[in-house]
Amino acid sequence: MKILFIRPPRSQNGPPGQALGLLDLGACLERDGHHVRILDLIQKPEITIREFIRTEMDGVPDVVGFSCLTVNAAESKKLADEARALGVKTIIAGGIHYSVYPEKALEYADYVFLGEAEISLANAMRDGFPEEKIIPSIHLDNLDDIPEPSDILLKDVYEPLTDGMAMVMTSRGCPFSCSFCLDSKYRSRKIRRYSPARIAQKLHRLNDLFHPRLIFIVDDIFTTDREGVIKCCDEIDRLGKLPPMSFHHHVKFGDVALFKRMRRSGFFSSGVGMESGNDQILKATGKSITTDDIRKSVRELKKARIEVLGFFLLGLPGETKETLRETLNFAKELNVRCSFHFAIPYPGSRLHEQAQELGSLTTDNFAFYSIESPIFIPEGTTEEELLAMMEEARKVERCLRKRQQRKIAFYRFINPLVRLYKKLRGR
Ligand code: B12
Ligand code: SF4
Repeated sequence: MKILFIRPPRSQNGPPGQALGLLDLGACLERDGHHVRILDLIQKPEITIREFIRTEMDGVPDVVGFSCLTVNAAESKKLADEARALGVKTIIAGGIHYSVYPEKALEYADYVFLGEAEISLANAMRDGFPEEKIIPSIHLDNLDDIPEPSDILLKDVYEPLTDGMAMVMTSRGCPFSCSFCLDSKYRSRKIRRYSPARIAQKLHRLNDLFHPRLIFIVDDIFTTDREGVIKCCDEIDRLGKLPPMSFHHHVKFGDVALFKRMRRSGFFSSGVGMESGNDQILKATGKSITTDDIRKSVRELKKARIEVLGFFLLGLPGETKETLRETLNFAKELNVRCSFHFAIPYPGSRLHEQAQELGSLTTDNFAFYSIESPIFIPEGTTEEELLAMMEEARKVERCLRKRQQRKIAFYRFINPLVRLYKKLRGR
């Protein structure tokens, strides 16, 4: 069968990233002999479905599938009408937003798939779609069961690379349950990984095909399995040099020795969810970290020369003008690059369930649910206060970024001199 997956566009700007879920689904269907293509309208908003089918597909697809987060769900109904008008018989939908609101998808789709859908979709395509319109998820236990996608599918997703960055996911699942993140009802808490050899092969294949400037490992937390990470570094080294790599880190994991090992294999930067500089607010998120845990982990990452990008959320429940200021001061104290965003009550998160009780909402239009706008206003503060604090936070961001740039420039200048000095002394 011919299947076209579509990632609908979003109305607000922001980094598009790559449609990794669709790539995994597509690879599983290709293995079963289906002809699959992906039209990513976030990356390529100028292309129409008609145009893509005409130029890239051999006839009208039998099935069109929409993949939606909360921010881009609104567009899919119109696109589904367009696909039906072209003669598409079956429309399906999936993705995080529809795992929370499956009935919304059924306003235009014939079937909606909940959660991870590699197995459930492959079953439906092989055995026929079931009577039931809402199709439950079946979790994969072993990610190595996902086959490698064809070059053409990889090109649909990765070409052209925005800012030269290629995203890769090497594991699924997170053991924590932060109030602002997707609830474990909608995603697995059990962590499943690709084998180290497979991860290294995946990274090298991407490097050979697309020559990225940077590879971003987007796992919820890359560092949970110390031994696994070391094996992964060994495999990466065995296959040869890769571009610099960045990863998501949780401050309860890792140590200097591990970070140094990672640094040697090209992991140069880590994104760390720090969220707040106030311990009560941190505790209420359920992230199971304190400001001291953050301080310790940042010290260790710095010792290993891994750059840190701290992510903070402004406007979490319990926030006041004082706690907001504590967060800005904490970021300055850590002296690492930082990025501040508003805490958004995304459907599927505990914060979404509690939002009305713990504060108020500025809009219920999901298209605006972007971390760049204050949507949730906690009881102890106001929208004006949040916006003013964000303006200050942007200044802190800029100042910390400049400091880091100066530091990097200094080391770039000094390191060759130190190496030369050591070499001369050694002689
Ligand atoms: C990497 C990442 C990013 C990257 C890349 C985004 C991307 N790939 O689209 C960047 C940094 C750019 C990013 C940005 C944003 N992100 Co983000 N991101 C993630 C992260 C960590 C991984 C996404 C991923 O690749 N998952 C792996 C794949 C395998 O899973 P999947 O995509 O869900 O696909 C599976 C199923 O959903 C299903 N499926 C998916 N589509 C379809 C379609 C059909 C037809 C079927 C049958 C099944 C199906 O099958 C797939 C395979 O099992 C997730 C958290 C997470 N662990 O998922 C957050 C997450 C998706 N992001 C989130 C958010 C909010 C955003 C932003 C809106 C933030 C902002 N700027 O305001 C933007 C939106 C960007 C956009 N795409 O428009 C939320 C979404 C919540 C929601 N209710 O929508 C998440 C869940 C994090 C959270 N807070 O809980 N993000
Ligand atoms: S924010 Fe990070 S640590 Fe918390 S539940 Fe989400 S992925 Fe896990």
